[in-house]
Amino acid sequence: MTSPATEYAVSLLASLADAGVRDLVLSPGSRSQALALAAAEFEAAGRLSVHVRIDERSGGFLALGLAAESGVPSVVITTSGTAVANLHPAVLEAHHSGVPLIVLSADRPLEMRGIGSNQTTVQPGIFARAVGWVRDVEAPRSGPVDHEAVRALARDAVGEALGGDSHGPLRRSRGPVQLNVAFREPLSSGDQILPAARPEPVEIPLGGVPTILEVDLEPATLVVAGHASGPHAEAVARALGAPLVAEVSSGARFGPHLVSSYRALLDDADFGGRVRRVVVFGHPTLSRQIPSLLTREGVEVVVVRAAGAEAYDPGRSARVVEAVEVTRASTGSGPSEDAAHRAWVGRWVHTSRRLLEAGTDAVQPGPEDETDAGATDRSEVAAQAEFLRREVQLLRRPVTRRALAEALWRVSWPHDRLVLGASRLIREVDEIVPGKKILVHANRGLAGIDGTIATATGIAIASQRDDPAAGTTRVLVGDLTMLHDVGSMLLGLGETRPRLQLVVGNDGGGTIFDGLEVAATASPEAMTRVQFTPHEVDLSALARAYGWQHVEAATRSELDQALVARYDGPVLIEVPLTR
Ligand SMILES: Cc1ncc(C[n+]2csc(CCOP(=O)(O)OP(=O)(O)O)c2C)c(N)n1
Ligand SMILES: [Mg+2]
Repeated sequence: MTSPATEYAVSLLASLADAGVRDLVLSPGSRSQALALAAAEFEAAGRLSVHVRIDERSGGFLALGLAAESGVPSVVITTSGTAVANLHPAVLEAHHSGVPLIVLSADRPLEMRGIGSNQTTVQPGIFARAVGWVRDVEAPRSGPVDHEAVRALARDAVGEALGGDSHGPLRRSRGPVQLNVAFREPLSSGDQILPAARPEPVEIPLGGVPTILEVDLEPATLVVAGHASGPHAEAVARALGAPLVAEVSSGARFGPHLVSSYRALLDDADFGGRVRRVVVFGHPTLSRQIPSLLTREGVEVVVVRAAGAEAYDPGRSARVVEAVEVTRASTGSGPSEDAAHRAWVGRWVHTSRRLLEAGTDAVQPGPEDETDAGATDRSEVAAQAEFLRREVQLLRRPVTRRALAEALWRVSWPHDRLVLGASRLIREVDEIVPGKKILVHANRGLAGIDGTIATATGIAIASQRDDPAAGTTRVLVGDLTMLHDVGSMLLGLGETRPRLQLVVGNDGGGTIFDGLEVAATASPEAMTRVQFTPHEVDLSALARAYGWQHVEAATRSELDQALVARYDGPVLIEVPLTR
């Protein structure tokens, strides 16, 4: 006989799949067994992709990565107790970066709560304000399941995660929701009959009422594209005739108006100093120059609401709008104004390019590689040999952070995915890479160093499943960021092993803290012990333990080779860096 728990679990997963859910991440547990076993059946039937992780923290971030890449809410199933709390970091990140996530937590029924029952705490609302929608579903009883009610519940969960307001006309931010479902014994039964699929995907109208921005020379305008702005920011910059400052994970780092070397220019009175209006997309987090510009006296700020829960408004004075539309001003749109626009943008773009070229760390002759000025009549063969000798010498040089950032950018193409961990390296990439249409992901909602491997695994799995032409996912992290999430290297038997390169810049600790102002005056020993947090972990042994390949890339040529080599499954590419 089928238990009510199993009947309900089957109905709920069928309804979630019908509402558009594709990915389901779960961790083993007793209270959640009906959901987990039903999940296995739906996977066998080809109706859901199921991913199993023993650590819920990994599972949460895996679900985050799957949803960030696919745009579809992913479901993460946990058992009761601390298991649920392990999702908190991923839920917070999803809340702040606007990634749709459905937490499906199994719980004990009401009569077993609040009396010290084993593995029982207060689960509904455990994530406080990070989840906008919580339902505590009473344990199913025997008798027929009300499938229509379950379908409505699933549609609500999906709709709310996608930012729709299932009971009103408002559009809210995307993000995590919690469906807490109680189960009474018997917690499951073996036989399951899956209902036929009745797909009814939830459609959420995107975009709000646009605010009109006029193209005009005054006020002098700059467009800022922070994390996850999307390509629209680039189109708006072009339409406005404004320079575009686009962070590396904005999705808008391309186009003729792009200003890559924006830090130096924003600091300059002749560039940043002239800006009078800023239109902000997404969530800028990577420089101090942007918040400083947005809080400057006399700068008008228009913030286009991004996916995350909070609008970015460091000066607490921005005009926050749902969307923007650009029109030409009725006056001041003649040929001379067009020329003035081109001059305004052109100065930014050209100066940025010059700065970028001057700052490059690409293989260039160093002092020891100077050619002999007298050798003008050298034969062509000798000159070629000399050239090759020099190339080889340069490629044998150790990898710098800059060279690492440049190499990753160089080898990545639109069909690949790039995931950037928090800390120094994402800033390094942001400072130096030119425009290119690459899909770059990063957990910038809260910029944690946690869960990066799991997030990248989700991105790799979703992209490679959904796009037959998808390339490699490369995730660039520091050593502490890798060690923080090392458990996510555990891919159990039967789990998907995507084309994933975990590129670790290993400098033996957190060198980002060497840049803190206090480092100039604090005791170096104390700084090392409590901030840098040194270690000598053997990363190759870890890779071996988890069944990953390991490649050490100490020189630029080794790095170039390692990044384009073909691997069978995931690989850890370790790049030694100096502190
Ligand atoms: C979960 C979490 N804990 C702590 C921090 C603070 N934090 C920011 S960067 C960093 C060190 C990162 O070191 P590593 O990954 O080796 O990068 P590096 O700066 O050395 O390149 C820490 C601990 C954080 N962002 N997130
Ligand atoms: Mg480090």
